[in-house]
Amino acid sequence: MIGAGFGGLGAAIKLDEMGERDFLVIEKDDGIGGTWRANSYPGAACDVPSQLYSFSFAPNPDWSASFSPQPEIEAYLVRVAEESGTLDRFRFGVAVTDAAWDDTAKHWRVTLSDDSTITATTLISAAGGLSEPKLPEIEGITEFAGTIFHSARWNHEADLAGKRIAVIGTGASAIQIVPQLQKQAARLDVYQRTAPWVIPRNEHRYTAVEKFAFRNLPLVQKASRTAIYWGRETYVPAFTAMPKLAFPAKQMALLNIRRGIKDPALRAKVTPDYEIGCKRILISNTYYPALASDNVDVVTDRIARITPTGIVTADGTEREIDVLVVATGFHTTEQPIAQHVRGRDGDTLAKVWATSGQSAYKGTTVHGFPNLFEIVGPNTGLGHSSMVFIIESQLAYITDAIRTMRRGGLATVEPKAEVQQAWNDDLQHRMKRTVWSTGGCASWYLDEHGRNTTLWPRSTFVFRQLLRRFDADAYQTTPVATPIK
Ligand code: N01
Repeated sequence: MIGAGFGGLGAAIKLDEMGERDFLVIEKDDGIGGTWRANSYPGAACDVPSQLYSFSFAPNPDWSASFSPQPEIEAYLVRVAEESGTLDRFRFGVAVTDAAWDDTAKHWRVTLSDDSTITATTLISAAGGLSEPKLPEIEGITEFAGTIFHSARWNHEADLAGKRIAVIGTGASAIQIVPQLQKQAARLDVYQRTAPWVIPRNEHRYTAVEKFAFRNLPLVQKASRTAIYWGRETYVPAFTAMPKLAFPAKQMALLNIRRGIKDPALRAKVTPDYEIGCKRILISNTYYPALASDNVDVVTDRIARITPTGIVTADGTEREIDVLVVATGFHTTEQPIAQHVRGRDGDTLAKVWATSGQSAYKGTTVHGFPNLFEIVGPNTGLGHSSMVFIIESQLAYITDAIRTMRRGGLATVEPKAEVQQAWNDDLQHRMKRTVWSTGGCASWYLDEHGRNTTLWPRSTFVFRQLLRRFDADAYQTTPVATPIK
């Protein structure tokens, strides 16, 4: 397994439960947590409710609030890992540098950053869809002489109090960071290329009574989880295909601007000019008030270049800064792990996907890459619900695949090319009608050809149903070799 976030940890636990104890989880970072370890910026918190953003098999009665802060999610994952008894099969601080399928031996040969090599009949990649920070290609960025770091690589040593700070980006990360920086910066410049839609964060801290109920009456926690799940499923997926249904959300977002910002010019600057939902809908009660503060400027002029001392915009203005926070997102449609995984013909996933765009069967398996399972693979992302639900659906599919291989004496399983093609044709057909395609925005959901290869266009319930059982008929297989007598 590659990665020790929700995906890799979940896979370890599920394999262990079914008696498949001979596995190794390789994690490049120094501990459990994946994205919830890497993203430790001030204000980091989940924008999916805590009850849903946790494993169904490991409920947590101790969440402090309806949306959990990052340190609580990281601590939750560490605790679940410790209690699972699987930690002895995790190796931290080493990265996978190459994983090549050996079609003669019918196994994966995996090379690690410490130059060691291991072999595995099955490779589960849970390297994360949002794990590799994307730096903007802005002239002069490497010349900046002050403190500079990406939101996902927060420099906790940096002294920010009383400093002149700039944040580039106004996505989900930036809108959590900006209110925190505003409190301590002498001046904060927020460089906005495209305004996000931001609705209120309907959050509350759990009371002692609620926590007592979650701890002692498991049904209460289960009911809360189910209610949140269905609340999201019945409304949000529908409006990706029928944007008019988004009218109430749009009104909520506009009201959020009016409540948070009094100045009409600033209101106009931060009001998006594309359909709500086209980019990820963000949630915050503190972002707009922070932008309206005296020490904050929202800069919408295009960035021309970065100098050793500041940022120059297209109109020639230079704003001097001490600290530059780059909140410009991640490599999403060209996942870095794809450069290291080589299939039956020796080509990397990245090369195979370079022409066709990233694609997989059921977001999990790829033709030409036997016994490879990708957790949070192509078209499994969500804008409205919990990725943990998707991950658990994939875990059910993968464990059933391994069970099927054991029972059927199969050495390899690989999705048929035509089955994978049909799956993706259907997905892309559905995509054309969604707000992600028709909403008039550019987003990280789309690849360079404008294809949405990141999101799941239907309800998560449908995804779960489709991955409930491993469908061996969709696969070409080879039997385990038997000795010649
Ligand atoms: O990254 P983003 P993120 N010059 O790609 C701007 C998840 N997440 O880290 O919109 C100037 O969304 C870019 O502008 P534009 C969540 O899935 C979850 O914020 O492309 N600006 C945009 O404003 C989320 O969607 C939580 O015009 C440039 C920003 O940088 C995903 O992570 C919390 C630029 C990038 O926004 C990524 O969010 C945080 C340039 N050259 C994140 N290049 C939860 O709460 C880019 N930008 C669960």
